[in-house]
This record gives sequence, structure tokens and C-alpha cells, in this order.
Amino acid sequence: MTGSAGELLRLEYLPLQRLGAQSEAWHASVLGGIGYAQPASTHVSAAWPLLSVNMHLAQTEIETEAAVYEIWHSAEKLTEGQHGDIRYRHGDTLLFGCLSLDEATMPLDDTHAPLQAMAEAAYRQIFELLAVSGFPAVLRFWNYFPAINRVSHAIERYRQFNIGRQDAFLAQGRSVIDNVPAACALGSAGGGLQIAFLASRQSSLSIENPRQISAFNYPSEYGPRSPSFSRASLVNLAGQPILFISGTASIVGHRSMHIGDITAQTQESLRNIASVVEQANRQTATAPFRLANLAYTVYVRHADDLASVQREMTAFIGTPPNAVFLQADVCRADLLVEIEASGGHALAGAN
Ligand code: 3EB
Repeated sequence: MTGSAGELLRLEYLPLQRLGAQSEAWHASVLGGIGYAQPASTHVSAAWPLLSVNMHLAQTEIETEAAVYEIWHSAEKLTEGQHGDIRYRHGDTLLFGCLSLDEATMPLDDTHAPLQAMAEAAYRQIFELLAVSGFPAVLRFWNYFPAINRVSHAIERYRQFNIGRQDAFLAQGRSVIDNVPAACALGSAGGGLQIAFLASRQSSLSIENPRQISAFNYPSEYGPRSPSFSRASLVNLAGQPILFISGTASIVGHRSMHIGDITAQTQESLRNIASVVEQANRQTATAPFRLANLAYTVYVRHADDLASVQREMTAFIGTPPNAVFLQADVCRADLLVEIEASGGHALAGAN
């Protein structure tokens, strides 16, 4: 995709070993990135914000590609900075930021699980930065932390995270219903709470899925506080619509479907994504989004399921997807796969 909006935002998937070979001009164009490797590739340092996540690639047969980077580029002149624990870089239109917090450094108290307190602290810092820097609209959050399904302090860690996240939204006077950002939340293989985000000066539109109850309205059987995310966000950058689809799983209404069946869970997830794409297209003049043109990140709970997921995606989409496949725990213990996607931006280096 070319044109000014293509230059405003371009996604590149880059194998780890190619990062060292990039030019100064390449580095100057990077808004930020997320590296997935097991163990996390913490030896990489860059002038731009890089979140190094401890996560296995699901494609373990390619030994030389033990790590992959999701790099977001912009052709705008970029400036970097630091706010508390957050590293960020921005142009006129977009800001990418990320932070990693270590749970062990969180002061212990009796009422808050460390992860809950850390999630609140992280999101408070993020919202402060966005307020002072003038990028109020978050298009997309990425959330990673280990042992996402483990119970501690009498409550599952994903649910602890949801309490802390929602408290930070409320503390900032942000709505926790309707116009919330798109997001994903996955279990990493180690490390602290790691969050990345992409924000814009311009407001975005949240998209919901008629096949699913909005996550911010989930009933309390999924935790005392509902998760604060929308099914997708849509933003118009220089006349071009760009879509960020949240992590999408085999959930219809609010229930997990097809327990134990990876093929059916993949198909259900894709029906949900197709439904979100349809809703997004309705909000645009040209209905530009197609499943075959999206960039996907796919998280499989069991690496053995990779071939089934790839087969079902290719069958459903009609062509092999532009996708990165990772092995991660999904935020409900009965979900085997979660698929996120984006479209409307330029795309480079996809397989
Ligand atoms: C779901 O639909 C699956 O808590 O930020 C997907 C995307 C999920 C984002 C989040 C959780 C989140 O409920 C889980």
C-alpha cells in the first residue's frame, strides 16, 4: 500500500537476525516495536522503544528464526522520550510507547495483589504521559505478563490485572464502557508486566461485535471487574481508515465455545473477526477491509496446534494469512487460540 497514510504507519515483521543489519535511515523511521523471543532478547538496545517479550514462536521448525520483531514505522519526523518507566517515540500523528514493570519491586499490602497494583500503576503512568503529550486516543494496547491463568490472593491473575487496569481508567476519568481502546492480553513465559501502546492525537472509533457481549459488559462470573477493551478501534489517518482488531477468541455471547476443539475454536474466532471487519467497513465510505489483507498475530496455547490453526485460517481467509504465530497462554483457561489483526496501514516483510 502506498500514499501518505501508508507512510504514516507501516508494519514490518522482522526476524531477529536481520535487526543488526538495518541502516540508520531504517532506525530513524521506527516508532517502536515488540520483540518476541524465548528467552526475551534483552541484549538488543535501540534508540526507539522496544518491548522485549519472553514468548516462544510457535514455528519452532525454523531454528534460525527463534525471534521475531513486530516493528511499527512512520515516515514522519520522530522524537523519543521517557516518562517514568515508559519509553516512547512520536511524530505529529502517532505515539508508540512501552514499559516493563517487575512485580518483585511492588510494595506488598494486604488489599492489593502485586499484579493488580502494578497494572494500576502502569496504566496511570501511561494515561499521564498521553495527557501531557497530547495523544489522548489509544488505538491499541498490548498486555503481557506471566502465569496469566494462575490463582494467587484467591483470584486469577488475569482478573487481578483487570481490576488494576480498570481502576487506572477510572482514576483518569476515562470511560470504562463504550469508547475503550482495542487490546490484547496474553500470558508470557516470564518477566514482569509488559505493556505497549499506540496512540493518536486524533480520536478513534470503537467497534463492537454483535456476535459477542462487549467485554466491558461481561457478567461477574469472569471476574469482579470487566476487562476494559473494545473489539476493535478504527481511526482515520490522512484520509485513510486504519483498523486494529483486539485479540479475538472462540467466545459467543460471553461464553467460551468448543472446549478442547482447536479446529472449531479457530473457526469461531475467525467468524468473530469477520463480523468485526463487517462492522468496521460499515463505518467507512469505501468498506476497505478484507480478511485476506489484514496482518495477523496468532497466539496458540499449545504449539502442537499450530498446523491446525494455520490450515483453518488459510481455508477461512482463502489464502495463507500474513501472520506471526506465537505460543502463549490465553486469558481464559478454556481458550486454545486468540487472533488479533490490523489493516489499512502499509505492510512489509510478512511471510
Ligand atoms: C476475550 O474476548 C478474550 O483483557 O485486554 C481479548 C482481547 C481478551 C483483550 C484484554 C482480553 C483482552 O475476552 C480475551
